[in-house]
Amino acid sequence: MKIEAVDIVVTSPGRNFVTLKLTTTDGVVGLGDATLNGRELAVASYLRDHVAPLLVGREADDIEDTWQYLYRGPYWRRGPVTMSAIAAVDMALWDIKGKAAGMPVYQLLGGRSRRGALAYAHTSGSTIESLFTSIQNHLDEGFRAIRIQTGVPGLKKVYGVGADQAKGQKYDYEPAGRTTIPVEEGWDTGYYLRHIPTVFEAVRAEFGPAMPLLHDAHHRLTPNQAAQLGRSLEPYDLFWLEDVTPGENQEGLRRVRSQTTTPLAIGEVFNSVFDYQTLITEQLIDYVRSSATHTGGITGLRKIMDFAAIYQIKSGFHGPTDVSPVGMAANLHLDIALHNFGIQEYMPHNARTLEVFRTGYTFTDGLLDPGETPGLGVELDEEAAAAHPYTPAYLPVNRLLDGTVHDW
Ligand code: CS2
Ligand code: MG
Repeated sequence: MKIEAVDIVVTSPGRNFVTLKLTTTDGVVGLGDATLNGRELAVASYLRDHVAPLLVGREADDIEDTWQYLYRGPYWRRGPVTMSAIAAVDMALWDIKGKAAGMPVYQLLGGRSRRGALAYAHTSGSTIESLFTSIQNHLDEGFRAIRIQTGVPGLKKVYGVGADQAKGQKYDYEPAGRTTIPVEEGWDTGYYLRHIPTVFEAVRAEFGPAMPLLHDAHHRLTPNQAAQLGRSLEPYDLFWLEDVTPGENQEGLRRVRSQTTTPLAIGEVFNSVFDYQTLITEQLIDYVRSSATHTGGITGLRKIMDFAAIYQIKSGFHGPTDVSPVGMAANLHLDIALHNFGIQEYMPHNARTLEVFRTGYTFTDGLLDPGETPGLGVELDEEAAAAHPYTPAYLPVNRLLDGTVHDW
């Protein structure tokens, strides 16, 4: 079964997505997610101009060989653009292999290791009261694990805090502004470090000691500040504290780890196992945050997770709305098959997105499941996709209150 056609579909039903579509000589179609928030066209070009010509005529069944060919062949390797492009090809080939075999991809990865994948919801509020409403909304929807993000007194905008939700209203937050120049946000770490412990004290008092609570520090702290935050949150028994410090300085996590027992999750901006090597071998983290979309697909992320399993580190795959439904499905097939599964981030896509991508995965009683459809289980409506042309959109740039550029 040879690859006969390669199509790149860029669509924007509320936000930008890049999808790779491979068609074989037998007419089997495979889809892959190539979405990189704010750099979508770079990945689309990498696929169109540098990968597509190499794929036509290749054996669709040879997934590992194609992965290695695209990883080692270009000489220049790794990085988010390259690994997102490889991810899309990889996912599409697993989709094709599953369809040809008449099996959901998780069956090709070793079958089920669990009934379903525990999901966590995004909740937020500009105040404690509005946060409580957001939390209750998601408990009412069946979520059993909750990520908490709140406004910080003195700061106008904070990561993860969208408009306050009324009762029954869904969380909605798209940080990439549809502008040709990124918007800028202001930040003060002191305001933040003083405020966050009070939030978790209030949440634990209202919702009890047992509910799994997560929080995303979004790369903004020094290792020592991260250690301070981790220690100040220990009384509130978090499931994890995410991206406490920019993880490219992997050794920085030694300081954090030596000072606090709060579990740590890092890696949504990573794209290869080498980004994790010290973090994993020294057990400096508890969860791997990558998504299949940014780490070379199912093949790339599986390599990372099998390495992490040796060190008792679990998965916590990235699942915001800038991972497309195809990328979410790829995560879910790994979630079901892997032994060292931890939790799955789940920010449901909006109705417009789901008109373009028809998904087969389900969310029931707090658990996600990829479903039994052969392949990844997602179909792309190209006519609907064409109705939503690409619009430039960029993630914010963060600055300290004195104007110094900071991590967003
Ligand atoms: C966030 C992401 O979901 C998360 O944990 O860190 O939503 C991140 O802000 C976006 O993926 C950026 O595009
Ligand atoms: Mg995050």
